[in-house]
Amino acid sequence: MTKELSPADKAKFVAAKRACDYVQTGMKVGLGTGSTAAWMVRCLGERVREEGLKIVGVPTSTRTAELARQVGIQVVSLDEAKWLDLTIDGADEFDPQLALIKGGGAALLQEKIVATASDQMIVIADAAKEVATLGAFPLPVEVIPFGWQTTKALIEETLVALDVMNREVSLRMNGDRPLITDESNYIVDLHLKRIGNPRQLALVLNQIPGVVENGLFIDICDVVVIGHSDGRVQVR
Ligand code: ABF
Repeated sequence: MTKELSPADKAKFVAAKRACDYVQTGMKVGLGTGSTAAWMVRCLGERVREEGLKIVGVPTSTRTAELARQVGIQVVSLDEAKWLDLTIDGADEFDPQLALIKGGGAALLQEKIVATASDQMIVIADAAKEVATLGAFPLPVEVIPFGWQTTKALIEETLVALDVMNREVSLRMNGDRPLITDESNYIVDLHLKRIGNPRQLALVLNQIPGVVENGLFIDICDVVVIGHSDGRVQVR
């Protein structure tokens, strides 16, 4: 599974593989989205096939659900699972307080719901995702399509009110059309460069009519497993 991995993929793979050590038979596991999480799903699938690991997986996107089924993981809905022992997912950025930016893969809504419905959330990330302050990665915000331009304008007004310096907000496109999430919503990306108060911004954004959820994960991540391209793994 891992022959000839690029350095970037090696970092993601070693983090994903180490995080799978937290998974035990009988667990209900939230399965994240993105390329790092995909390595985790493949590693768990190998354990299911080769060790007889008995778990159920709750995916955070249709693409993760497809991959999980392909590798032999029993997939159930969050409503069937009700509560999870553990969620393992990627991130776009993490800071020293384990606050995250997620949603580069446009799956933030299901990811946040699943992670919140878990006893523990483990983030798997290559070392490049570590930042001193969140914000270099554009912050994804999921909005309903109805009146999305008004919602975008309200977000921009909110950023002015919060004295945020950089206030560019863009609609995420898929080719020449807006990207549509699994929940049939849009994503707008906030190009803030630096987020001084993630907790405050996360709370304020979700008060705006039309905003469904934002990609700031505050007090949700319990552990970060950091992979390096030389194969080293750190656990924070
Ligand atoms: C997903 O993992 C997204 O929330 C996040 O954007 C993405 C990171 O992707 P990758 O692992 O491919 O860098 O959870």
